[in-house]
Amino acid sequence: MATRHPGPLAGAIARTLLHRMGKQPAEALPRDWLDATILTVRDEIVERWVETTLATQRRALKQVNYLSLEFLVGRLLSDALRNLGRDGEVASALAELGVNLAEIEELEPDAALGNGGLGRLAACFMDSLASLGLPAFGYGIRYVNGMFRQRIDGSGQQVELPETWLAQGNPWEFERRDSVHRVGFGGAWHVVEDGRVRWSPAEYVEAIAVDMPVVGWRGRHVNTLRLWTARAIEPLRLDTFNQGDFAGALADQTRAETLVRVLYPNDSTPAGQELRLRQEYFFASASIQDIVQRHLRAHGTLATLPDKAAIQLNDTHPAIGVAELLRLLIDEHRLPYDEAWDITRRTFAYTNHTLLPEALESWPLPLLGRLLPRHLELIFRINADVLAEAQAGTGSDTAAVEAVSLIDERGERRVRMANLAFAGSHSVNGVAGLHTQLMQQTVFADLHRLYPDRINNKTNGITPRRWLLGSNPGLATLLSEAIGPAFVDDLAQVADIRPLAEDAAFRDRFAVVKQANKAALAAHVASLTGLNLDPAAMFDVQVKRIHEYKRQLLNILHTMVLYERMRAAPQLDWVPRVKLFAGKAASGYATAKQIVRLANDVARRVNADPLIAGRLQVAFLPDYNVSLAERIMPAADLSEQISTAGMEASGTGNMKLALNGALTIGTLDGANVEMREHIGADDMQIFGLTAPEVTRLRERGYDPRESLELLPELKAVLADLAAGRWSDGDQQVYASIIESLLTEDRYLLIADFATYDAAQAALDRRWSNRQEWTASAIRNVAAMGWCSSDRTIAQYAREIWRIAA
Ligand code: 26Q
Repeated sequence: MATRHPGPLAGAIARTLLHRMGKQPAEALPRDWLDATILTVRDEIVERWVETTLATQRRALKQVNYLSLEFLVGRLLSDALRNLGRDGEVASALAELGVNLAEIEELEPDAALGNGGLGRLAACFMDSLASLGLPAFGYGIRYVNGMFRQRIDGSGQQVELPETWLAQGNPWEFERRDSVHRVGFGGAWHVVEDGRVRWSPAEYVEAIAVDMPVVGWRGRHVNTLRLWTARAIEPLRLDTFNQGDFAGALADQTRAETLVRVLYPNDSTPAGQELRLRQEYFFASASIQDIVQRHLRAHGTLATLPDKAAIQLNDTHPAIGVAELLRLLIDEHRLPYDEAWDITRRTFAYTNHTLLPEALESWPLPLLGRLLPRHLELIFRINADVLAEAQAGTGSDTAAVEAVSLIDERGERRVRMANLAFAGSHSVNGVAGLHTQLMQQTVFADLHRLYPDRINNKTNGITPRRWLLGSNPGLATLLSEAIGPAFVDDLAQVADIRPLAEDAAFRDRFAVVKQANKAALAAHVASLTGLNLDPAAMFDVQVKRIHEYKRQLLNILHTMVLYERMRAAPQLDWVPRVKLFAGKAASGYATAKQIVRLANDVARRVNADPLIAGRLQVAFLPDYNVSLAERIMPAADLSEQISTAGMEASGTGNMKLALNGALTIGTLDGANVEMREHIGADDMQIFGLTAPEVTRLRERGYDPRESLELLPELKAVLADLAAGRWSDGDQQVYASIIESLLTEDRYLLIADFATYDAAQAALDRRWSNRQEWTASAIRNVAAMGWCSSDRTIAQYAREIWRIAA
């Protein structure tokens, strides 16, 4: 109910509604209240933003530039309010106006400018950079349609729909018409006077900066997320238009808009290839030009660039930026090659996120040469030095020289972006300890021998603001009551709750919080899918992009086996489980889509079977995104982190789930390895082949059919699946999945099935002693201090960027 005398904040929100949106409270829709609230809060943020920017300039501080094709930030209002410490106040002000803050927060669309882990990491890093008070710009693309929205159709299949997050405008953004850069494509380069090179592109587009503020914890520091949008130099050709060729008149603008239309998922079709390269160059060039311009304005000379700017490459997607900076320094700023290369290498650092050969980017040489002829020339120049160094170092080992080359000469010649990023950086980091070791031993072994000091490890982390305070206020309050509020500023201090695992009263309160979170998720799932989950069951979750190496299929097949066991012995006292899956499959990745379909087929059959009612439920939650993750993490009892050892670079969902009090069932892969060191082996359920065992098994030769003979239950389930008994008689749908399991089993599901099954059985036994389970969950939370992205960013700052954190 509106009161007669609204307080100052309520008055400010009502005035914003009137002045900025032209609406009276009586006619305002909930979405109008959301926008009015954001715009009101934004005023305060902008003031701090300006202060931060001025202070950085005044103190001539070194700045971090984080270049990423993905920023999976999610909703921003609740995060901003919490970081500013204004959530309570704004909730009360809105209540005076008859508006419920929590309800309007739900109306904010997710900024889904990312696929998965790499994009969410960029968002967590932005939060930590601002929270640690480090001056930073995040650079990316303002995709109009971002990551697709996932729907599951009547037959259980994924359908991709365009994400229209900007349909109702974005109150967080500021278009900067004064930060505009021209980006060229194609054409040719020529030598002009005194040996200088000039590139004359055949076409140009304009990149326009759109800025969003990133508020750090306690609101002390505000950084910038600068996303590029594209515009044609001449958006409308009036003469063409007047001749009646309307499409022709707008063709340039359409081409420019295509650049920023969608985010390409991994494993996309070849059709998207050229566009993807254009996107990468568009965004890298605009960002590098911007960094150079800002540096020159502040410091006058490019000689000091490496002292005042660090450029971190989030994977190789922006790696063409290495050649772009070199080009600007040489062609535009007339520096000699050696000096330009030295500046470049001291400025860039590269983070690798995958060892999978199919995810390592390389571009056909003809394509790169056609779009970016001058850059290709510079890549050859860089390569000449790298090859000479390699030859000097290794002598006649041609395999080693070929491996470090920026050009892959096997078959169609391609430019290896990882080698370009490696050569052009002073630091190359992995995202977990094991991943870093494997980088040194496998994909980058020869580059590592050549530049032995370059590869280093920075294990990923997650922001506790979003993944504890925001997603799990019940747990945050409980922790605060038990150990005081210091952990909110320094997550390492959650370690103080570890002794309370022994305290029965604390365990009960911890269990009550978990139960409430499960009930809340169950209510959400009911509204989403109509399925009523049993909140007393163990919530067993696997939420992440759908990929064969992540082995959702192992979990699904195990669920099928479990179902058959329950049907065969319904009289037994089974531990009730709710199996939750969520994740998107890349649109061009047929097998991943089959896995989505199978999860839905299994869900349909299991949930409809009265014989196992109350023991097993399966749900595939559509459209996994940051907001859905925020509901799932706090409600999970068990976290499935079951990738084939050696294949998951780090994982960050593993950390989010443990921080929210889930136990992990996992392989010794990615950051699971370090989590075990912090949590202790007794409070995780580790199973399966280790990375060296995987390598040895493959070398020895592995026959999945032979291993399957020892697994009669799995064999029977696969036979049923092949016979169409999980797909309404359709024997074709899963034929290729089964075939590839039986003939190759590249991800070693069958090899790991028995130990996975044993680990699940051990978890059932643990669950039966709920006091001990809860104690273990508490010790998991207590060990997660190290997983804060504040820790990770402090390490980047000290060891890569060389700035004080
Ligand atoms: C490559 C070539 C062409 C087109 C697209 C791509 C492409 C796009 C996205 C390749 C990879 C990605 C995304 C990778 C990713 O999200 N990796 C995850 O990064 C996390 C953060 O470091 C890790 O925790 C995960 O282990 C890793 O899978």
